[in-house]
Amino acid sequence: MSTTTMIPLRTRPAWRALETHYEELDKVHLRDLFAGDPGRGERLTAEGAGLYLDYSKNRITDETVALLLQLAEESGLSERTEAMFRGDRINVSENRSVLHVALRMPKSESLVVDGVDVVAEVHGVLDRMSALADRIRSGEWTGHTGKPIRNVINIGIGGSDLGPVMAYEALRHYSRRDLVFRFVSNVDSTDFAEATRDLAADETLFVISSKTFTTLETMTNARTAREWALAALGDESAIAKHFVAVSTNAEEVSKFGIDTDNMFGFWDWVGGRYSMDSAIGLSTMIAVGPGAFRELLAGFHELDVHFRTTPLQRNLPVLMGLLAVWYGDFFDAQTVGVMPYSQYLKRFPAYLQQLTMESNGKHVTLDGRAVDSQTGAVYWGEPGTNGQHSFYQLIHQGTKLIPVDLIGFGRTLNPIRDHHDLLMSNVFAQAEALAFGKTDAEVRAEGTPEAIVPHRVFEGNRPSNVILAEKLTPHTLGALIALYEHSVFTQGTIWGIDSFDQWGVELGKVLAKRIIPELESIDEPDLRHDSSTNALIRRYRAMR
Ligand code: G6Q
Repeated sequence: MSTTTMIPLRTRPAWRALETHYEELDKVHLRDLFAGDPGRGERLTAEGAGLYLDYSKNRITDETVALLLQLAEESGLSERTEAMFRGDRINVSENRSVLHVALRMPKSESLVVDGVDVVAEVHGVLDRMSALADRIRSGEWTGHTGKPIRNVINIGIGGSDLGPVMAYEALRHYSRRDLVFRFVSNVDSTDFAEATRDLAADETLFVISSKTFTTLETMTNARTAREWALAALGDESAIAKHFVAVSTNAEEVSKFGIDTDNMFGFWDWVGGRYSMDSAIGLSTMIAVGPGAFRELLAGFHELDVHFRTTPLQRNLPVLMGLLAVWYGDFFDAQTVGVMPYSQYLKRFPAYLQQLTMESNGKHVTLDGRAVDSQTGAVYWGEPGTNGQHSFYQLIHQGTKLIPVDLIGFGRTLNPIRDHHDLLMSNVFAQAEALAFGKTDAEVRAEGTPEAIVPHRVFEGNRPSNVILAEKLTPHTLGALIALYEHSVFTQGTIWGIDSFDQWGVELGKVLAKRIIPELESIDEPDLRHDSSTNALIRRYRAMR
């Protein structure tokens, strides 16, 4: 770790300069910034890996950008980026390398970590996954009764679910429409029941996706799936044909009864929320085919190379990460809205919630001291234009500052009449309305009664990024995901936190394990929680 990252954030020279700069800029309106600078809308843009970023409608000047870039340098961003790509153990609290970038390196490259070429290992697994995907897609892989597989159900949760669901929805256009894909994550039995109620067990393949193969929800659902399959197929030997596993834990996989020949591995240097491009993407690969899956990886890789090699001032994820720091720490913005203008990306905000919030929701720095800044914002969103008819009101006229990312595509995958122009006109109109608003003079000039004028004024000065790509393809999706991954990394580096651990999810799990026997015991349990938890448990037992 570079020593510069250890200098407390608030004492870094660029941070001090940004504090003074913010005081001046807070009073400046985007209308004035644009009026005084005709080249702004073309200058404050950047391009890479097929993505175009217009960040001109942010509350920044060239000086802001220069200071933020200086902050990135003083925070050791370039050094830490190299450390990640080299395989250093930058996840300090778990003493692990962070190498999701190796998952998408081409076969021709090599990256040796602790004496092992991880790229060769990655491609070994990818080849095995491709062989399985091809066998299922061709109908060669048959179930217990000799019928081909028609239904694929991924059982996993968190990082072993959100990526696969998001990618399946995003790439539906490229997927095999004669196969059914479902995703079971919740330990609520409803999830399993609804996913399987209309499926025939002899045509169904379960992909049990769990890095640890010990996660309560996933193992509970996997055992239920086993019983469901056995009830229909009647014979233990059926399991081998209807269950495959994705995991790092071969021992638990074989204890469960899945042949390790049907297990696809990954490594402890892949964090759950960074794993959709590892074997965790097996369901994605079955859906879209090995070729399209490799295009997805190529998109990730192109953005990785962009992140690693492009000067910071033209580096998309660096710019986006710095803007998130700017709003969170200086404007006290609490959230970032991500609005994809694509129905295929309807699960993208949910995916990003985990990526961003599990990564950067931290309260101590890498060396264990309390942070002296804000850390991760709340990320959320819905596809446009739907969100416009629901919560955009608050973004336009509420009292909170909410920076938004608006994502759009040049061409639709479903050209029907003029739908796509209507959709995209809304991307541009929203960014315009947020930035420039509508003054009281403009409202009055429309003949609005005086009493109503204040209600109809749009203050504007609301920041947005517009991200454009030509078309939603596997390649574009990979680049888009890597864009946010590295933006998260940039933010975490500025704050000096560990973006790759997730200790915050532990406590609730431990407490739930203690409560399970209290709910299930026949005798009245001796409850020793606080008075509220005791009363809730008693009430549940009475209702049960
Ligand atoms: C992600 C988290 C978490 C994890 C799930 C599932 O970064 O670690 O969301 O992915 O808890 O874990 P398993 O894959 O081990 O079942």
